[in-house]
Amino acid sequence: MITRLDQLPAKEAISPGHNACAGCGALIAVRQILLAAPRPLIVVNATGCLEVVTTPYPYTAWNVPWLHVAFENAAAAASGVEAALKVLERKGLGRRHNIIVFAGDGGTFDIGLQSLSGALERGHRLLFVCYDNEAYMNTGIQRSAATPPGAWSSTTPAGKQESKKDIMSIVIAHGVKYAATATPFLWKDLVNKVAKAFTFDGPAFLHVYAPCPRGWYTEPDKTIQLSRLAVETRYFPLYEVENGRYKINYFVTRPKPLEEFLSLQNRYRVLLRPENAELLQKLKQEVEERWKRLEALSQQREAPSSTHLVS
Ligand SMILES: Cc1ncc(C[n+]2csc(CCOP(=O)(O)OP(=O)(O)O)c2C)c(N)n1
Repeated sequence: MITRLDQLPAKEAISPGHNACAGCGALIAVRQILLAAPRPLIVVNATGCLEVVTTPYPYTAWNVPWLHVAFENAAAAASGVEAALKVLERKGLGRRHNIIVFAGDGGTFDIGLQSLSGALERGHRLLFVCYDNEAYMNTGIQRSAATPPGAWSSTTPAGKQESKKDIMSIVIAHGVKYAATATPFLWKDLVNKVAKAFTFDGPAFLHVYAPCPRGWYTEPDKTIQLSRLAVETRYFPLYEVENGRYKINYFVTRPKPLEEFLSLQNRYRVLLRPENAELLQKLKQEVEERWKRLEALSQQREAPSSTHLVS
């Protein structure tokens, strides 16, 4: 269990001088993840902000082997890397590596979902990390299936009407042995989840909440405060699912008002107008229902019987 910074096992794998915006939640989380990920390590990166800001040709900010693939097939490419290294090791010609896939919410919830599903179903030993900034940021803040109700995006100027896709439940339904949520505000929780993910001989999934100053119209120095408020309003609960058993890692008994979190983000400007009270109510209801469902699941003693476990 890591409790102090000097216990982090690895060296920096991403160097200063990348082109991320000031206060980019994704880069803060990625740095934390890479400090905790056991070596040897290979990173597979879907198209998106993370890839673009770390690799302006001919430069790279990566200090570990890194593979960029298309938006839709990062998990498939990572599966190939994992399978190839497994064979090489068996033949005495190489060594298995730990593999991390990084993809944004667009590359996970939407266009990368089929290849993620395939990798989970085949049981490849890899950690898939979705850094969720709740829109397609790299191409100009278009809505994704992760964009919450009421949020402004360039394709939902009046506020998105639909709900956020429940990616964790989709992943868990594949029977993965380990899936968890995390956010850079609680770095110890995040790094310990990364270390734990690699103790399973199969696929693991980490859903990381990553505030985006550019896309959310927030101040760069508010990123950690926002990731904290997301947890403390119950908007983004921190939990893990190990062998089908749910556990809440940060129990929020008295949630802060959701408005406290929303009002710091200019993307909710329209939602907070009186005429949109109904949409705000929808978002609040979803937050509460998610929490209640999670509480109920975490109180179950047995793993749900429908869950099969991939080994
Ligand atoms: C098949 C395909 N469609 C569209 C694009 C254009 N594109 C590049 S990055 C991107 C958005 C990525 O969004 P997300 O995965 O959420 O990551 P973020 O940019 O927010 O980091 C899009 C639509 C592409 N590269 N390939």
